Amino acid sequence: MAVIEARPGPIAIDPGSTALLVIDMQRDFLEPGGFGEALGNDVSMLASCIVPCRDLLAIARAAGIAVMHTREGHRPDLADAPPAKLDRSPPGMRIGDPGPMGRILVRGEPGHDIVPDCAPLPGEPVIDKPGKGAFYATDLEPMLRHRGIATLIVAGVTTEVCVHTTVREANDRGFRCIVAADACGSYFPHFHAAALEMVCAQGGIFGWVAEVAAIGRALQPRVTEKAA
Ligand code: TIU
Repeated sequence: MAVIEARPGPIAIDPGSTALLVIDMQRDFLEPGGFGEALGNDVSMLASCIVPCRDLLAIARAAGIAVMHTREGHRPDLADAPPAKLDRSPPGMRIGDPGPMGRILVRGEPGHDIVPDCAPLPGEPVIDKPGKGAFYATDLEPMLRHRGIATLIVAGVTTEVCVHTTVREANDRGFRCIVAADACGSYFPHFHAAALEMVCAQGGIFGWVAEVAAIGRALQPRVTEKAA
């Protein structure tokens, strides 16, 4: 077991039944010309979470923790995109419209790719999701159950949208969730802070919140043990 210093209190995890779930670290959200910018956001606000997310991936991989990634996006024919979602950005900048990184938020386009610093390694599952939550209309839950996963460390973007929705979905399904605070990012710093508070308020109503450094400190001894 490894004990992570977290809010609202320390949490003991078994790395063998823990997965790191990295949410939507895609060019469409993090780089100019994609879906995030089409919604009117300053995408530079997400840049600060890339290195912590990269570091968290390295920590999890070194500790032998299962790593999974998600991507938000739609079929090229947009048949899986609700009209209510399509209508929400201005004409010409909607899901499926052409942009500098290809068709916005469409699977297979350059903008749909995960940024190089957080790229999946061979063997790490990538879950393509049409919604904000990673459990909605995906095969994530059976993949976690088949591996005996009980605890999720969750990182990625954006804190209050896809990370939060996923944590809420996971919590209701009985998974313990640890949100890696600095490996998450939002276009709105006050939403980021409030979203993290919401997770760990009320004695940890949806889960725990920990810094990447704290997760590293908890898992590092295992890496040393393994190497010895
Ligand atoms: N707009 C926004 O903050 N987020 C999303 O649309 N998707 C994710 O959070 N991935």
